[in-house]
Amino acid sequence: SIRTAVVTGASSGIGEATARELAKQGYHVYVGARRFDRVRRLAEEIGGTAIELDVTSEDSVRAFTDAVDRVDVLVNNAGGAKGLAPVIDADLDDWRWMWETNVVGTLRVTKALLPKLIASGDGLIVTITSIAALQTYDNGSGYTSAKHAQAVAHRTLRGELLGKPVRLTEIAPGAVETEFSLVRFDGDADRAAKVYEGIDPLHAQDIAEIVGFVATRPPHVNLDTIVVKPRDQAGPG
Ligand code: NJP
Repeated sequence: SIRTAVVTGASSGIGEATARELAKQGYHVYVGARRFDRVRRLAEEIGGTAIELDVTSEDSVRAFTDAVDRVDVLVNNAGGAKGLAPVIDADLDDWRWMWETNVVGTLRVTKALLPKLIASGDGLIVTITSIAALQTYDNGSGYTSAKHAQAVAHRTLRGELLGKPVRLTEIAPGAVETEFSLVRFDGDADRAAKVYEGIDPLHAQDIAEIVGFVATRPPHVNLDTIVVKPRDQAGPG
């Protein structure tokens, strides 16, 4: 039967590009996000299935994961940042948003789909973390802590699933030009544009192609962590 992929946060950026890439490889792709009109249009284009998804809601995640009969590839992509401030000025609502979305949200979806990924006989979980999961930076404690936690949960699962037919890959991108910075700065386009000054950022397609590469490795090959940065961006590694 046809292989099936699930992409969370497929309404823009990396998730949208990844859904297109996996569809090109022949997967039936389930695309989820809160902005349903966007995933509906995408699903029409790629011949997939759109389902409204809010990873911070237990009910929404249950309805989403119940609607998926089979899953061979799960791309945990839904996530993002809010705010950029030193700890002394940190906004606790921003912290809660980042932890609920990146950490608890990823765990909710993963947990619900694990039995189906194991049943696939060759499951793959790709989690989009960040170089913020591998380093700290000033004013970014909320995001770096959430991404570290998301990555640690993913790596822990890698150990727990040894002996089961599921592979796990973490992709840690640097700066990718998407709606990420717009969301971070509450729609302030000038502030968002400054993030990419002085670097030639990655494009969502660059990450999508890496997910595509991971998905085409044979079943005995596990790519653990892939760090991808623009050439001129400093950072770990
Ligand atoms: O950003 P953007 P990216 N429930 O804003 C969805 C990581 N990353 O593609 O719900 C369900 O274009 C949102 O959908 P909607 C980053 O942390 C990025 O860059 O309709 N979905 C949208 O589809 C994230 O994990 C950079 O608003 C939810 C998607 O998430 C991943 O890459 C650097 C949701 C975000 O798309 C994709 O982000 C880095 C919810 N509650 C890591 N909340 C970068 N761009 O520079 C949000 O290191 N979404």
